[in-house]
Amino acid sequence: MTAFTTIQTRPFDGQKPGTSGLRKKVRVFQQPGYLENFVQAIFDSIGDCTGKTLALGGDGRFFNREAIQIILKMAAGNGFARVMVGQGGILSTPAASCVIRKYQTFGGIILSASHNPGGADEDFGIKYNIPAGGPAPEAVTEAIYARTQQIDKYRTTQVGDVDLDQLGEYPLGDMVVQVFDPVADYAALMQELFDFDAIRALFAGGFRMKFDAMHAVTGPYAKAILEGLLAAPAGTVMNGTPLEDFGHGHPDPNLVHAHDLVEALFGADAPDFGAASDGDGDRNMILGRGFYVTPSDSLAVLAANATLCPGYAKGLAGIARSMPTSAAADRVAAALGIPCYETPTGWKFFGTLLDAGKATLCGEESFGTGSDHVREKDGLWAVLMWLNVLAKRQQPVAEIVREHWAKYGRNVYSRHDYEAIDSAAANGLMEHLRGLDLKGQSLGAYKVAFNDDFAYTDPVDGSISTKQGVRIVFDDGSRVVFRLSGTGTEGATLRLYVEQFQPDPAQHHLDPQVALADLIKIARDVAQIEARTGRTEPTVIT
Ligand code: G16
Repeated sequence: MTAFTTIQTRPFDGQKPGTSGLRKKVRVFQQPGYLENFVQAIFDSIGDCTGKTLALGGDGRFFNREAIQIILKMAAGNGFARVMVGQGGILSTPAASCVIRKYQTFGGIILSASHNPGGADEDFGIKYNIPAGGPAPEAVTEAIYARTQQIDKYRTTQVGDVDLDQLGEYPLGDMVVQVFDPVADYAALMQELFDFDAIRALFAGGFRMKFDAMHAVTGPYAKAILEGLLAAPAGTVMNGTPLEDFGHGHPDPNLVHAHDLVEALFGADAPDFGAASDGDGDRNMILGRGFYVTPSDSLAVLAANATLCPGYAKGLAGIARSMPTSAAADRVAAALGIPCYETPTGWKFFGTLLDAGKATLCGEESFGTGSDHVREKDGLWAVLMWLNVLAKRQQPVAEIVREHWAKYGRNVYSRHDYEAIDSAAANGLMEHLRGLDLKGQSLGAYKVAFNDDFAYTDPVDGSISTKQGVRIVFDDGSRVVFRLSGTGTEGATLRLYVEQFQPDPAQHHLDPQVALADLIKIARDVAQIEARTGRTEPTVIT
């Protein structure tokens, strides 16, 4: 029987996991008992932990190491037999999913606030992934939240800290802490999926790439895989050392925050290919020379070219995308004669489809792409899949995407974010939209086919999720979608997604902001964005 100490505690308000775990300011997490309560609520909600193995690690942000020491002692106090922790406390979200599945652990705890900034005054986060390797589904996060509201004690072990930097196995009470190489298992999996010889030959032939790790978790992974196994030139990986504050950056791989990379790819003598990943390594942005690939297009192009990659040579069972993601992938699925599933925002909704073998590739407009190789979206995986496609097709990124549009038509797409707006105003705006009945009405030159608040019934387990985003869909298939972010920590973030199908290749070169201008205006007017939020322009446009 493990020796443990019971500590009395009181519930904290607001420990409700969002789209992906609990995200709060570091100072909130530093309150005595705050992290402990949430961790105990996880352990109390997932069944008997006795004798089990847990995977543990994070994106290296401020408070990562302290949190790991706390969780290790609590795991020992709760009867775990072993915790596998990434060396230095580092473990990317997709690598955690890989390790959970490979070693059949009793799930894992990942410490990350993803793409949110890090530092003493910035964000921290924690999420539990289930034994299948994916984010906890809503039933589990609801149980964890319910437990946080009742909690009156937690269990820990009074022992010293573990050296997280030396590989090996260390006793902690009656438990074993296994400090493991966080890259090795993940790199081995990537070699099973992609043609590393072809990609090596691509680099050997002078192909030039920049990968921006944004001083976040993918640095060690990208260096080992791109510059190591694939022999890309040293310097291919930029900002490759994980830092607690991401070098004062915002580790969000988009056109605004990955500015070093964007400058390189849109500047003189640009490399052939550019990519970036986020804080915890699950997001990706793909760039060609002077060319941005939207995440929705990236999913569609990868799906259309998947059989060029050894791991997907047999073809795809199906594709899944989140509702606000463009329908570009649906067109590929239709051409391939496979189903395309439309889910609510959040990778957790793909889990059942992947487990049931209904979907092979999944993607989201929020810079997330992945497959059934793990149960999380996977930034470097997407980059390697693109490299595999580029190595086989021997064409520039822009040419591949333009040919794709010419064949399938282009789903012109843009997302406008209004960050850190007043929460009451944001909720009021959404309530206003929910109350509208626009069917049959004309808005500008567009006629509304229907408007609704997206609801989803999981085709595998029948679970129902409501209020997943307001859609206004027009007769020609164009649409505007509104939802509030579930990942922010300050006020509310309103996301506006705008999409229009353009079959005419003569129009494909147009800047989406120009092509979508009428729809954007209609969306702003119908939602009364300026009147309700005071914002005349979005904070970020992608
Ligand atoms: C998380 C989820 C994603 C989801 C995204 C949406 O991403 O893992 O599946 O698409 O949030 O964010 P929001 O609710 O802000 O639109 P991440 O990378 O932050 O874990």
